[in-house]
Amino acid sequence: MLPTVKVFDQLLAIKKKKGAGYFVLIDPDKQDVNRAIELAETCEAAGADALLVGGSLLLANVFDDTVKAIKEHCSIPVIIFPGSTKQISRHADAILFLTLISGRNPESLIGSQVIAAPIIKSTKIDPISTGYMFIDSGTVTSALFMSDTRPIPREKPDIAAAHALAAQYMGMRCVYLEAGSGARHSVPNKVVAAVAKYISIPIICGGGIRTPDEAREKVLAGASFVVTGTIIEKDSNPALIKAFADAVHVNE
Ligand code: 1GP
Repeated sequence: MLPTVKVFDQLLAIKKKKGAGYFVLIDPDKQDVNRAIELAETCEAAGADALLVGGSLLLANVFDDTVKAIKEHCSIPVIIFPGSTKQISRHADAILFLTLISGRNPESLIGSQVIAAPIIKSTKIDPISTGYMFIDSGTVTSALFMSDTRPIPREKPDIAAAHALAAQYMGMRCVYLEAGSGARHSVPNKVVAAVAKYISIPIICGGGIRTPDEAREKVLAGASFVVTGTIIEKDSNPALIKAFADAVHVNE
């Protein structure tokens, strides 16, 4: 297993070299373990820089098995993107240690973190402290509903920027601008741009991104890492994954 500091450094090196990094989200609920392995291998071969594993719910008890299986078949970083404190596995390379800073729900600001921290310590995977922010996407996504919070309005980039700066000042290593999986609209480019202009830590952007052009727009607006999930679940054609990777890798 790669130490996490190295994983985050590896991600920063990818950003430096390629202009930005492309992550694919694999939700363990959306396919069986064998299909998850196949999908992960396809993503790696097509140019994805890392795999995120997680989901808003866990309808089947396959999280640990899915992470382990993906890790055994891939060499790019496997990073947990947890939907709850149940989504922790010692087989991953890293975990996004999320604080839902756009909300005012104490459970997602500190409660879940206190439960998760000792478990993460025992697994020996280091957390990547991440300021997680929901931006209104025109619909109530699963993640938003489960969080019991309100998103930041789409037309308020200044509010998004202030939240992101607070995350930076609190010592978080990155912020994640989230429209929600399957969102009707992705995070507006002007929100990404306003946040990027205001902070100096990296931005991960995801939710509702359906085309390589849209992924590239997020990078040009200032995102360091772009995440897609649903579109690749629907169409795991290697050519499409490669098109996303190429679009995000603006330096290549
Ligand atoms: C959710 O950003 C991810 O956190 C992926 O969203 O499934 O809409 O691509 P999509």
